[in-house]
Amino acid sequence: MPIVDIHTHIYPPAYISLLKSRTTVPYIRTFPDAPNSPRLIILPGENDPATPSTSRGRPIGPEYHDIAAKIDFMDTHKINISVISLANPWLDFLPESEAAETARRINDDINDLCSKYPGRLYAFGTLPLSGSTGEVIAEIERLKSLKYMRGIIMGTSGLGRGLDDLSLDPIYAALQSTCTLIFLHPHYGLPLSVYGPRASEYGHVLPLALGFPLETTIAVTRMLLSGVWDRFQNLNVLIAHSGGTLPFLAGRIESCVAHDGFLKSEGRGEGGRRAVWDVLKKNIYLDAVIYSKVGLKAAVDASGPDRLLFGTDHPFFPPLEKGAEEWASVNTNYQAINEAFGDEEAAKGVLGGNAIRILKLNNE
Ligand code: 5CU
Repeated sequence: MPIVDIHTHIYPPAYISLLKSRTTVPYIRTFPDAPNSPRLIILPGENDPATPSTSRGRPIGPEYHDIAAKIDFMDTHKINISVISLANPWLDFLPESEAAETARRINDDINDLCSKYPGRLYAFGTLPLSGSTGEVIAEIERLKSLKYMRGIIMGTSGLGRGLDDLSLDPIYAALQSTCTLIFLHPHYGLPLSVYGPRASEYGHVLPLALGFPLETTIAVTRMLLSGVWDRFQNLNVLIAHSGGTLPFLAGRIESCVAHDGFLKSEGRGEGGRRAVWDVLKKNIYLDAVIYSKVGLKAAVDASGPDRLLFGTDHPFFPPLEKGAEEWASVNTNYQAINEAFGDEEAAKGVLGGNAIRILKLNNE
């Protein structure tokens, strides 16, 4: 059974040029004290002038934009197929007038990259979410004509007001009617104040380990509470990082709904909408990028082994040791799958079979 990586990013050349042309986050730049080491600065707060320039953002090398480097990485880690996606913050920051044209260019670029390695690369496209609704829907429909596209990747901000925004309904309707899978991925984390005044002493740990998964969990819970999955019962979402903390917190979410007098008075309490457990089993897929058997078990218990899909998060989390061939971040996920499933049939599904079936990767 082939191994398929469904969580693997790229910044294609056109996007790299865009980031290099900018002077505010997100951008790529060098600093006077390290003129030969460009840094990728994308996350909120990463641009703090109090942070030394050599620890702002992260160093950026070919692994972020060179498709040959992606294939080398796949070969080193025995990955047969990758479903590549533009990395955060996608096109969220573009002015309305540039969004649609940029989305078309980036999606065409990524589709072309896939065509260079037939059978090895597929992709999730990106949407011009700062453009008009008509432009977003047109791109959803156009993506269906691009041979290697298997869904779209998007963040939790939607049109700027989150994923419970009713203005998203026509877009959810288009995604549902075209059977387009959403790969939902965090970027914004939590308000910087929750990390406390000593946050700069802790590197990227708090925003990445906790901010990312909680951002996703809150976004999906808002979708649930606002009835997105009641209005769009066939909308499919692949949630990054094994669902944030959704599998672990699903019971607590349901209990809080059941005990909420306000929701009850409005007829939106228990029984007034689909339960999170039902959505987890019918509409949600989870990646296996959680780095431990404990997290994987929660994901499988919540959604089932046939809805869990291997990923690496390449090119993020590279080894810190210079010259290391294999990435510990990848091997930790392989090991977690092995510990959770051993040789069971389920392991084959998680490593590749589920992705091939769900994303139809065998009809080249
Ligand atoms: O290390 C990081 O900042 C990231 C990121 O921005 N996006 C991602 O997918 N993984 C890690």
